[in-house]
Order: sequence, then structure tokens, then C-alpha cells
Amino acid sequence: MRCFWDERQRAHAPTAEFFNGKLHRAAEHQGRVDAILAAIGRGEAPDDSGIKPLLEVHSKEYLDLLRDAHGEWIAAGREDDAFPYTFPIVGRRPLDLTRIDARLGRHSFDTSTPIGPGTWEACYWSAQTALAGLKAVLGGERSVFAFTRPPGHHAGRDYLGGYSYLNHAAICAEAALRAGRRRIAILDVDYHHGNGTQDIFAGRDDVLFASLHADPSTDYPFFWGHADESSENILNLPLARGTAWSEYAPALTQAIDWLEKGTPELLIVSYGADTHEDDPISYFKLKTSDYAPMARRIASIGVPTLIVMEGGYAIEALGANVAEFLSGF
Ligand code: SP5
Ligand code: ZN
Repeated sequence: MRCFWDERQRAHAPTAEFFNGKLHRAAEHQGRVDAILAAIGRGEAPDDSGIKPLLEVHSKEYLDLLRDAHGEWIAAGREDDAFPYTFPIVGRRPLDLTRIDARLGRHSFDTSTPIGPGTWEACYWSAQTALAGLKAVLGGERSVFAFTRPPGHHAGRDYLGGYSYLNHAAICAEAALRAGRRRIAILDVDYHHGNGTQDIFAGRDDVLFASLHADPSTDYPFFWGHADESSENILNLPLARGTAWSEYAPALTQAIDWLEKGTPELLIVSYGADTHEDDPISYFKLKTSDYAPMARRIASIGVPTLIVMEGGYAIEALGANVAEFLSGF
């Protein structure tokens, strides 16, 4: 299978994230890169498709913030990565503030997604990696893996969160529509709900979004991904902590059947390996050997498929999990 990756994606190097009242070592750290490259080889470097496809999903104001935030943070006399700490919750007035702390809070929904000196460069090239993968799929490849990093599925039109800054699945879905495909399916199998992707495509009739994820009553991102958010084009299948393949498989079949009914011309898979039993921040019980049957079921949809990488933090198992998943295609 053709795989895409750009070395500039390494420039994002967060050291810490804040949750449960403390700073923790960043789960989405650079060690994930070599673990996955060991499984897929070097990857083809993407062409530069420019900023335009990013602007089809994200606002200019938000992209400007991603590019400029760390410089402004340093100019304000701070050290290390930029973190938000004050948030305009629902109902606040849309003030046009310039203070870096206000702008960060305006465009963030958590405190686990810092912006460092290389974050924009890594995000930009991660999006180009996804777009290069899409181009290969549109050019006739049956399935392609874009090693996107940092991840994307928690990022919305104008906000970051969940280690995600640019929503690759959404950027590629929009680009595929602009290239003439009429209906796109997105299947999200990361442990966490893809709230950004859902938010971007809610109410649309040209993009279907199905997600299997940990029940948000117990797990991040809490406020999105509940079963009753499902609609014409959204299917959420929350699963309990402790879910193993025997419970996962029927839910996957349900998601696949639902997507097939929508007769998509292209499939985008948001693949997270954080459903693995050893994942340090997650609570499903999938085994490495479960990822090939998972992928075979997904491949049975039988349409050209772009796989983008989301989470997966069990470094020892990560390469094998990705290799196993790709082998199923
Ligand atoms: C792309 C992706 O997988 N993002 C996930 C972001 C989750 N961030 C919140 C982490 C909170 C983890 N709490 C679990 C405690 C572990 N004992
Ligand atoms: Zn995840």
C-alpha cells in the first residue's frame, strides 16, 4: 500500500499536557513517529497543495492563530509551549480581542493541545500528507495510508483540542467533493469520538459520518458523541469501557451497513490505535490481531479508501497495530 509522510511533521514536539489537575507527559509525543515509521517504512513525501484546501474547512482567523500563536506567546514573555487557560463558554459575547491568551481560549476547547514553535509547520505538512494520499486515491489507488500527525479528528472549523489542530479527514472530504465525488463516507474508529469531524459536517447530505468510540459519559471528549446526537448523516455508536473485539465487531458491522446504505463513492477512515488493550489513556481491550479483521470488514465496503492516522499511544504496540490494520486492506 502507498504510504505518505513528511519529515517536517516531526516539528511538533509537545512535552506536556494538562488534565486531571496536573501536567502530564504529552501522550501525543514524537516517539509515536518512529514507532509508526518502523511499521510502514519512510513514506512518500507529499507535494505542496497550498493553503486553499485548508481554508475550505478552517477559518482564516483560526489558521492565522495556529501560525502566529507561538511567536506571540514568546513576544508576551512566556516560555515553552503556548496553552490556553480562559475560555469563552457558550453565551459569551463574540469580542474581537487581540491578547494572545484571549485568542487561544477563543479557539481551544481543552488544555491538552499546546502550540509550540514547530506546531504550524508540522500541521501544515500533515495536512499536505493527507491531501497527497487523497490524490493517490482519486488517481486510482484502491487504498492509501496517510500518516497524519499531529492527529485531526477533534479539530473543528475554528478550534483545536484533543491533540488535533487541522482536521485531515474533513479537509480531504471537502477536497474530494471539489474533485467531483458526490458523496463521501467517513468512518472514525479512534477510541475517542471525532467531535470536530461531526461538528464540521452536521446537517450535510454529501458527507456521512459514523463513529465507534468510548461512551462520552465516561470518556473524553464528554460533551459530544452521545448516541442521541445521531441524525440523517451522523451515526454515533458509543461503547462501554472494557469493550473487546466480540462487542466491537457487531457495532462495526452496524456502522458499515449504515455507511453502505448511503452509497458513498469514497471512504475516509480516521484510524486510531488507542482502542488497543495497552493504550495508556484508553480503556478498550482490542488486541493487535484484531486490527486485520477490523480492516478487512472496512475494506469490504469496496470503495476507494484513504486512511488517516488519529490517536494511539501504546508505543510498544503501535507499529504492529498500524501494520496489522494496513495488512487487512
Ligand atoms: C486524537 C486523540 O486520540 N486525542 C485524544 C485526546 C485525549 N485527551 C484527554 C486525555 C485524558 C486522559 N484521561 C485518562 C487518564 C489515564 N489514566
Ligand atoms: Zn483517540
